[in-house]
Formats: sequence, structure tokens, C-alpha cells
Amino acid sequence: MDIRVIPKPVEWAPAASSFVLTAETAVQGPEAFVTNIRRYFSTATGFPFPAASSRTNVLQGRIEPERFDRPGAYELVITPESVHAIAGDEAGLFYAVQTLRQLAPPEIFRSAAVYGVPWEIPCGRILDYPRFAWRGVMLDCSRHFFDVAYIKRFLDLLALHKFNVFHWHLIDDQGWRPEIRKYPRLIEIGAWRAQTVLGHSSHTPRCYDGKPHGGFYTQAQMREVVAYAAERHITVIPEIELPGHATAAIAAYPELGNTVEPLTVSTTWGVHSHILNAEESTIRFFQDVLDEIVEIFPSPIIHIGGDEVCMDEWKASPRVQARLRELGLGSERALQGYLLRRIGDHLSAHGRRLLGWDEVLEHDPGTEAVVMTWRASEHGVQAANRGHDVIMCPKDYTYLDYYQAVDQLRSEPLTIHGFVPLEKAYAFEPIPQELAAEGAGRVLGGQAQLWTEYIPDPERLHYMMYPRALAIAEALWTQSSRRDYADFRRRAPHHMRILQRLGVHGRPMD
Ligand code: TNX
Repeated sequence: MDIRVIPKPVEWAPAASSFVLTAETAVQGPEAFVTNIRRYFSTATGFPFPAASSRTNVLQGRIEPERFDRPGAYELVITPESVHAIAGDEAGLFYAVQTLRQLAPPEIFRSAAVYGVPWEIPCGRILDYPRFAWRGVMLDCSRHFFDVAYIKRFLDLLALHKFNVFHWHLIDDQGWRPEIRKYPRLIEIGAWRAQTVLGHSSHTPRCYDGKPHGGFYTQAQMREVVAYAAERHITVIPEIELPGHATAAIAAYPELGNTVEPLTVSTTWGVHSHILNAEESTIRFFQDVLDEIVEIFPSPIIHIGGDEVCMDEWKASPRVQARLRELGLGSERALQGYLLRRIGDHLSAHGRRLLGWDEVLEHDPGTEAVVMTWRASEHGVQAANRGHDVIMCPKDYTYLDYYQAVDQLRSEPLTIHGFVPLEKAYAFEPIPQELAAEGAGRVLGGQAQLWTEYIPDPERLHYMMYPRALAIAEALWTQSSRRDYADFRRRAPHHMRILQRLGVHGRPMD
């Protein structure tokens, strides 16, 4: 039998017949395996999956580290008598369970019991492991706020297709989201904007909706998200943007900025001219912020943004010019580099590595910095050749906020611009051809980006995300030799129907 698993496994050897889940089917194995089988298989079937030591009619999970030499690897052996999931580590066992969910009848995704379904899982053997260690999705929760209940739902969706990084874009000009105890005004003031621009922000005259928008995450909520993600083998990478995209922070604490007139949290989109100043007190402020952030987020890597920094304010500011001279620096660019290294050193003192968007390469961030390349992939090649670990997010393949169809009939919802059809997303190759073997080893993986200027709610988010996130999941997991767009298109509609059962409506496939 042909299977429709996404991302496509490394090896699949089908066999005749199937394993059938019944009210007597037992489960054995490590605690997390038992919990996950019950979590994903009990609700729809109504079966209890008791722990038992029977050798037949059983789902058995085991961890055998000697057997695999790659993180996340697993093997599934499905016979009419039993299902054996053998993995090299906990993550691998989790992925085996995700594959089993996809092999089961799609009714398994119901959130209420359904009777009379033959719960058949096709027999065969799967050997599987991921191509890349970093398989991420970025969600921008500043431009539009998504509450914690939704974030958990989003993490469930990521886990189903074996994504393992949630890059949480927490801060931007239009809203500051994480509670920072030392600086309460960040959320009291920075988390709320008065209104939001209507239509495309480039249209003039601009019209606004007149409705306040905002929200924030308490520290307890962020810890809950981290724990919820960890149960699903997803690492949460927080992003604290500096020194650009900082209007919300400056609105809350005007002393962080360069202008005399106070700012308000931005109500429109685009690259803003307001950036942080370069005072020692501002550096300390962000070091304090990061002290609280590292307490909440155990990720070895912390994102500090660093993109789209407009230098006009620094050029015009006598204070910044004096600071340049005081530090003996020759240019505004060098000053940004200085800021970056101060923040990077601070993160190192916490045992964390700095991650920044590819512009940070222009500021000599030190080779321990990780670079996330969003512009052309040549920036990734450059970064890897200079000794940086790299995460590939080229906008022309991975920006899921871009149009996914040509808008001939004016039927697509408004987006920022751009064009990433499904086929293009599927063609995403994280290792650019120009990269030599040594540099290729520095590509940790890649991710899909969901910027939310034009994505106000989960419904629109799902429309933009699927089916393209399925394509990105496969680009990051499956060996390139096994990838085949026609075959992906054969499997994807099944997943779109599964997602619909979960209340997630992607863009209908043509
Ligand atoms: C560029 S990608 C940005 C974001 C926007 C995005 C919209 C990057 C590092 N910066 O601020 O939201 O384009 O596609």
C-alpha cells in the first residue's frame, strides 16, 4: 500500500495486511511514549490503551541509542500482531508516533469518539531520520497578537509535521509582547497600539480601523509555552529585536530613543526610522531584558533581530555622534557592531549564543554568532564561508506571508507583496549549490516565516500557512534525492483534509 506521510520518510517497505487498533490494544514503553499514544489515539477511538506486557495486539516503543547514529532517527515495524517503534532518542520515538498518527485512518484526528471506524494501520517497515537539525517556523506575534491558547494549538500543528523549532517573534514596532518584570511599562504601554492601518500600508491616504489592538504574554504563560513545546520536542527561540524595529520599546521608555518628541506604538507597517540610541544605559536596559528572557527560555540560542536598521537618526543625533567619538568608532555601522558585540558577550556570559538576521554579518558579530539569512541565499553562503552556523530562510522560498497564487481574479486576500507558490516552497533547498562541503556542514537547517502585518487572525494564518508549510517541512526533513514534487502533490491533499478535521483551513489546492 502507498502511504501519504509528510514529510516523506527515508525508507518505506510495505507489507500485506494491517494492524488493527481495538479496545484491547495495549501500550508498552517509556512513559512519554505511553502518554503520547494515549494523547493521540484515545480520544477518537475511545480505547484506553492499557499498559500490559502482552506480545500481541500491542504498540511497543523502545529507545536503542546504539542502533542509530543520527538524532531523531526511528524505525517502525508494523505487523498484524504488533507495532514496534524503535528510536535512537526520545525525539525519534516522538516522531515515530507522529508517523503512526498519519498512517492511521484520518478519523483519528477527531476530538470526540467516533464508532464503527476500522482502525487499520498498514503493515510495513519505515526507517526514518531528519536531514536537518533545525526545522523551524517563525510566527510574528507583534504585528498581530496571538494568545497562548492559540500558540499551543500552533505548536500542535508544527509537531504533526515534525518541525522542531518555534521561532517566536515577540517584539516589533507595533507591539512589545513579553512581560519583563524590571520594566513594566514595556507591556503596560508597549503592548497596545491605538489602531491599525487598513488595507495595504503603501496606499494613500492611509485609513485606520480605529480599534485598539494588543496583548502580552506573562512570564508564567511563556514558561508554559516552553514546557508545552518541549513535550512535543520543539525548542522555542525567542526574538528580542534591536536596535531597529524598536518603536514599541521606545514608546514605553522614551529614554531608549533618539528623538525629543515622544513616540507611540506604531499603527502602520514598513521599515521605521526610529531605532534605539547607543547609550550605555540602553545597552544595560537590554541586558536586563535578556537576563529575564534567558531565565524563561532555556534555548541555547537567543535571537536579537538586527535587521533593517535605518541609520538616519544616528547620523542626525549629536549624542550618537559624540558617542562614536567617545568609543573611537569610525561609523554608525561600527557602532551597531559594538552594540551587537556587547549584547553577544552578555549572552555568552549566560552560556547562550547570539542569533541575528543576516544584516548582522555586516557588523562583524564574532564567529560564534549564528546567522539567519532571509535575503538571497548568497548571504548564507558568505556567512557559512566566514565560519558561522547558518539557518536558511530565503524570502523567495520560505516567506509564507507572500502571495501563493497570481491574483488574476482578485480572489487572494491582501498580502504584503511577493510570490511564493507551492511549487516554489517545495523547491526550497537549504544548502545552496555554491557552498563547498565544509560550509554545507554549517547549515543547521531552515524555516518558514509567518510575518503577520496582513495576517490578523488564525483563520488567515492557516490560509497562508497550508499547504506551503507541508512543503517546507519536507524540504527540511527529507533527503533531497527522495524529494519529488509530483509525489508530494499526491500526498498533500490527504493532509489538507486532516487539517480541515482539526479546523485548520489552508488554501485549497488547485
Ligand atoms: C522583512 S525579514 C522583515 C520583517 C517584515 C517582513 C515582511 C526581516 C528580518 N524583516 O520586518 O515583517 O519583511 O515580509
